Amino acid sequence: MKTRSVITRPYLDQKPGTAGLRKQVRVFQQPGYLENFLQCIFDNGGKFAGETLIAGGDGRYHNLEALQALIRVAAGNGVRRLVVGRNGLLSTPAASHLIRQRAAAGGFLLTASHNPGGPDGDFGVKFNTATGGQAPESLTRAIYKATQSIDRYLEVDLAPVDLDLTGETDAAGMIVEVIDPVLDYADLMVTLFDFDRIRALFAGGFTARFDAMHAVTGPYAREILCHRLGAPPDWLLNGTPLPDFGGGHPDPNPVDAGNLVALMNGAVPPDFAAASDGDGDRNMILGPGLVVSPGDSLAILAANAQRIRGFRGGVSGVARSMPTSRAIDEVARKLGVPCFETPTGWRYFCNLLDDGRINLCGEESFGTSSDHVREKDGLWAVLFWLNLIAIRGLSVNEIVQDHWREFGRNAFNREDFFIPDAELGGRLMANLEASAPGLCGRMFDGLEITEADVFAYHDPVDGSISAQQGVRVFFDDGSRIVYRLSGTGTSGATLRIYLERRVTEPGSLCRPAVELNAPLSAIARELSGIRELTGIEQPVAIV
Ligand code: G16
Repeated sequence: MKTRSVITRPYLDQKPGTAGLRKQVRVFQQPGYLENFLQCIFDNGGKFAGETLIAGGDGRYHNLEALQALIRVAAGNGVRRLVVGRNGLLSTPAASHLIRQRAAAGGFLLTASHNPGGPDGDFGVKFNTATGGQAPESLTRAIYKATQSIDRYLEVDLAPVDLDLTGETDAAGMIVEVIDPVLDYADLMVTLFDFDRIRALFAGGFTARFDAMHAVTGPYAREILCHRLGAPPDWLLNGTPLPDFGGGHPDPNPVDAGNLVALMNGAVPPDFAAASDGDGDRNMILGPGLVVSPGDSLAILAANAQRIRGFRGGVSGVARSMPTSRAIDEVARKLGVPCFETPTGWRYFCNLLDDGRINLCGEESFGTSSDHVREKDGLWAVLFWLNLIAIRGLSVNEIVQDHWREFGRNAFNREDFFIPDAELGGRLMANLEASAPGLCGRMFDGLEITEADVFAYHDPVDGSISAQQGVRVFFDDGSRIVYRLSGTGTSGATLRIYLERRVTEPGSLCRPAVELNAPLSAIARELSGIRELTGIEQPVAIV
């Protein structure tokens, strides 16, 4: 069948954010909107003609229609083989693994991650390169530039390809290979963790719950936790992916996964609970009465990595995104390995992973992973914790407290302020950037600001520089405030304020982070000028 060139006009708002292009579903439903963006990737992302590509999504509303559009455009651009997860499903870490395993030229991930789904919700497209990692900034810049002047896209006329059954279909000369989305990923997990130990833990009276939040990890958790590790089916909560995620936000944080927090604070909590997000790359870990802060979780994984099969070769180095708590820095010091501080966004870890400088990294936004893929990986983190509990014979709470006793605690929490007017949000951030250098020496109730700057990242592998990645304010007691604007929202602006206080007194170790950080919160709000500029007094979320 012949490729046709469809005349189009640019949509000028296709600027990729922290992780690809995210917009409301109705924006993506405009004629040619998705095809335009895909064509700009095909024109700039490398050589795809004659190659294999991977595609799948988190099962949200519009996923299947978008996949059919991708099939038409991929065939129009001469792709040889498109590997698609059955029913259009592929978790983000599973897609990253498949790209590497199949030596594919890249992958298209149709997801808006933790954002809400449904006809009034959000949709998104992320492109990962042949490394399995997210497109670097240089590529997303080139794609965005192309979207400003695109005048045609290529596609073939094609009836919808059946994605419900595994097998191969000839789609105008391109093979569409529908695969089981779970098996390759599950097989990878078997090589990284001691499944026998976890199976014995499950059989020995341990109790757990995993909340898939009606998103993509349901089938993955069923195969790995239930079928391969023997967990009873009722340990899996909300295990069926739904186009609107059952009406919730598929975001594993204490607010959106409040049901799990309530369960763990209840009269008879299980020993362990965890949740993952829309596309399966985030994780939240809980013990009875305790949510493990992502920065603590990352530090604990680093401190214990050598006990885990996947880290038999040791820890080569670690990295955290800049706003993430510096708990892992303490561990790196003890291990004698480098600790890199990168901007927010998983893509900044990818060069370090590819270059072998690190093999463990994570972020405050509930993301952790290693060099087994080039994405954060929710179920991987859950299995790591389960494996650790099985090996050490300690509870989640005991492991956390043991860690704090040895390394001290970096009490961390985040406040999100939603500013409906995006331009005002930009102005607020610009004011903060301008005032940062002058903050040094200011005193607040005995706390002195020792340093304040606008974070810029110099990538040690390719030499690129990423400027204006947030404002950091440091205090003389080791505390820190960070400000940045979210890069994943689809309307307005969200100011994120990250608060971190170093705690070593034994009597304070277990106090809630929000309580420990209350004085810092007051300082952060005052310095931000948010009330004066926007009239907004209260955050929409404290996590
Ligand atoms: C995405 C990126 C993450 C990043 C997060 C930050 O997460 O993949 O690397 O930490 O955004 O979000 P924000 O810019 O809103 O603070 P995800 O899970 O949405 O893909």
